[in-house]
Amino acid sequence: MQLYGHPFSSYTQKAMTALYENDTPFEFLNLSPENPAILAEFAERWPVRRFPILVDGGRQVMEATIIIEYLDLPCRGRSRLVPDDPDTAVEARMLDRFFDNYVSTPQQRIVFNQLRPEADRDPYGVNQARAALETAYAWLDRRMAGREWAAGDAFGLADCAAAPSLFYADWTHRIDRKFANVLAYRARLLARPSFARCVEEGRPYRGFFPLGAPDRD
Ligand SMILES: N[C@@H](CCC(=O)N[C@@H](CS)C(=O)NCC(=O)O)C(=O)O
Repeated sequence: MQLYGHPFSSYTQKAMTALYENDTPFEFLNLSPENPAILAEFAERWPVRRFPILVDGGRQVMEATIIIEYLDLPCRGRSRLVPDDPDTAVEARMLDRFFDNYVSTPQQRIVFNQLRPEADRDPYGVNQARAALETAYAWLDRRMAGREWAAGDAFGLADCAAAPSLFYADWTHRIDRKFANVLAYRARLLARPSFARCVEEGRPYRGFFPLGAPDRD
């Protein structure tokens, strides 16, 4: 299998966390400017140009969540990332959507805004995104009370989504200390070996974080 992505990209880290959880062998194709051939191949494969994508022989899988679902098909990987119990699986998919839509999306909005020329920036949109993150943190803090992982008892799909989204959300719009359950969950995610490996692999690129990477994590 081949994964096109970038080590500093949150959605790439989401898929790679799943790959590392199961020690799944794969070739990483780094979408970095010094690899123009890989960039061209990727643009040909997926004109939308959002990454990661997974290629497995003749099969191409887009969207980090669906990559994880694909990796979790029976007979792949030792540990199931989508819970076997159908009810818990619904819970995991719901939380996965929560992290993508209500944490990563406003977080990306703030970062993308920062990349625009000054005259095209959208302070109103940034304020909305910050308010959305506050709402998400508050909801998640209640959700995580007494829980170790986001859905069910084991680390899984929702946690693969949570790890990079909370990692970068805190850099973008600091998680207040009053959200102690969210902060403790973020710390647990950072300590998970699969995600810790992603953080290490992304470390050399921290200088590219448009808001300035904080000196922690
Ligand atoms: N819905 C996609 C989102 C992927 C995404 O936003 N990836 C970012 C990198 S973290 C990207 O492709 N950015 C490039 C761009 O926006 O041009 C998924 O879940 O995989």
